[in-house]
Amino acid sequence: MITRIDHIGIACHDLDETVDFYRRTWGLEVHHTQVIEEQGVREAMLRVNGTDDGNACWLQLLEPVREDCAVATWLERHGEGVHHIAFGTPDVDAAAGAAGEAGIRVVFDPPRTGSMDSRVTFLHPKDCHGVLTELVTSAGDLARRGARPVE
Ligand code: CMX
Ligand code: CO
Repeated sequence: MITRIDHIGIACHDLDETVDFYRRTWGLEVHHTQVIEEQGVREAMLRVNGTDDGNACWLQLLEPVREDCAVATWLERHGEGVHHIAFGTPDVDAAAGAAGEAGIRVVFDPPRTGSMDSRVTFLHPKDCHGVLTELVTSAGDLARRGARPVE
């Protein structure tokens, strides 16, 4: 079950410059920054609004920190822009399982730790009409369920 758009992932060459653009243009502030080593990215999470399911909707700005990662490859091919969308779900394992049963390739099985201690996986863009689709269970939802990001 999907209960919100959790975030839009935007690939950029220069994170600080891009953060500055969103601050100047829309007044959005950085809530959280982090290097996600496993994904090879430095991220900034800009909170847009709260959502009906008790979570929030974010912009996730992504700058690659090494050449051999998905965002670096994508930037090289396409340039800056929207890299993925992320749907929030209270149970990423169940949502990914259902997608897998429907014949959609699930990239991380089992899910991994994502931004802000969430639990995430991705669905292959070629099976989602060209959209790289992330599934996210937030740290708050994991805590409410008594689950951990990665068991
Ligand atoms: N959106 C849409 N299509 C995409 C895409 C994207 N973000 N990334 C790749 N593709 C398409 C390519 O255009 C290519 O299509 P063509 O064959 O028609 O040219 C095809 O998918 C294969 O592209 P590739 O560059 O060879 O990419 P890979 O197969 O090596 O990787 C994927 C694709 C989905 C497995 C990889 O991007 C991945 O593992 N993604 C999940 C991890 C990730 O994206 N991490 C960064 C975000 C971290 C976060 O959000 O926290
Ligand atoms: Co993301």
